[in-house]
Amino acid sequence: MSLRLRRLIITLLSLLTLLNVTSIAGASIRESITIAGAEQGVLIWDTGTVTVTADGYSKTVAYGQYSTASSIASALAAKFSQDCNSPVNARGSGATITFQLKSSQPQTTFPLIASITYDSTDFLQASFQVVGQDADGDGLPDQFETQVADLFTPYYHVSADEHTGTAFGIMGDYDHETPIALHGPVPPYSYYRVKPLGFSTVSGVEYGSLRIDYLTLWNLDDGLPASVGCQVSETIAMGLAGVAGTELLTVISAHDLDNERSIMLVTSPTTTSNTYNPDPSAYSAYSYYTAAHEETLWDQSVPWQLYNWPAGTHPEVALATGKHGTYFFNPDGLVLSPDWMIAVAYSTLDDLYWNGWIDNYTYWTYYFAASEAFFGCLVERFSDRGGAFADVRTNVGEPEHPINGSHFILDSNSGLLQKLQ
Ligand SMILES: [Ca+2]
Ligand SMILES: [Ca+2]
Repeated sequence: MSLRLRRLIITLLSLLTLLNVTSIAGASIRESITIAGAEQGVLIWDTGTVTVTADGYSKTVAYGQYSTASSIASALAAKFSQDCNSPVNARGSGATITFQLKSSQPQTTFPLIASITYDSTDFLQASFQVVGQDADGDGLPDQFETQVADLFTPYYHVSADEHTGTAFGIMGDYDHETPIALHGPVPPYSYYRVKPLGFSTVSGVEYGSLRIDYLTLWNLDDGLPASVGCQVSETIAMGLAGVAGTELLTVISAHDLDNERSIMLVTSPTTTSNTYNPDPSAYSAYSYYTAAHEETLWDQSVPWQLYNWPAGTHPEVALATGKHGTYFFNPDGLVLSPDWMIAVAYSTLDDLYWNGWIDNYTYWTYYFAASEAFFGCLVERFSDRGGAFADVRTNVGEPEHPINGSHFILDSNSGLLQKLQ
């Protein structure tokens, strides 16, 4: 977690404290799924199986002519409960099965996954469906995560100046980040993660909060334009500012992969104590974090206070040319060097001159070189071609349980894993 993001979360928790937060609790400890649908058929009846895997432990029930959603649910619940090796207890109530871990970790959630087979020769679809599965084991149903992420998903403006061959990467299901295909750069392509943050009580009302990470993963970072003139100017400017060449390389160099992101924090009053409101449209956003040049001297990441954006409000963001940092405004021409660096460079130059170590000609040569570096070379570029939503948005799950072919989020070498922790 970057320093700025950590500060953002600390600030938000401080705000909640000012608003009379009285408790912050952990995640819900029970997870449930519901069997939906009804047996199909007249002369031929659909037959198949429903398999539920809770915390990695599976049970299967067959269904046929006389099955109902409730009979399948109660049969599955019984199979789990009667198995002393099962890691979970299960209880059927109508068509719903509620699971709870047997272990002595009561605050731990677990993956809950279902699969169904059916008579695909005689029927177009299975008679039964399973609602509420939680494949990434964070306590939030998959469908809910998709809906709440869609309601706040960014409206991306990708710069028109992208290099040919630079595009969003479609990552392979490996534990290292490898693009197996390219997409774009337009329309944008996005991965996301919805993570439960916990509960807090403000003025007697309990709220459940979520963190939504929106990832834009590129195959390349093209660095900043590197004309010979800029290289000379930047070397002089960094020398005056006392900044090491290795630091300069973190902003100007091109490299494979480029993990960019923004983060939305959303909250909703709960309807049941210690349980996240299941209605995605009940959430409103109260903070947004845009990241650019993270973990470098040129960090332009910003936490934004949003003042209760209702569900369905989308941040409009720009992705800068080449380096793809995310901005909540048009970043074209944005000076990337921090104020202290610029001040030190000009101050050093003045010292050199007034101490008689450089002559007037050298002073002005260095002055123009530093100015070109700071205000002409080390600046963000962006050319608007209009905005769009990402046409593909994939839930990557959690680092503990990646889903949808997203084991690439475990890559710590590329820094992606750290960005999700
Ligand atoms: Ca989940
Ligand atoms: Ca999740």
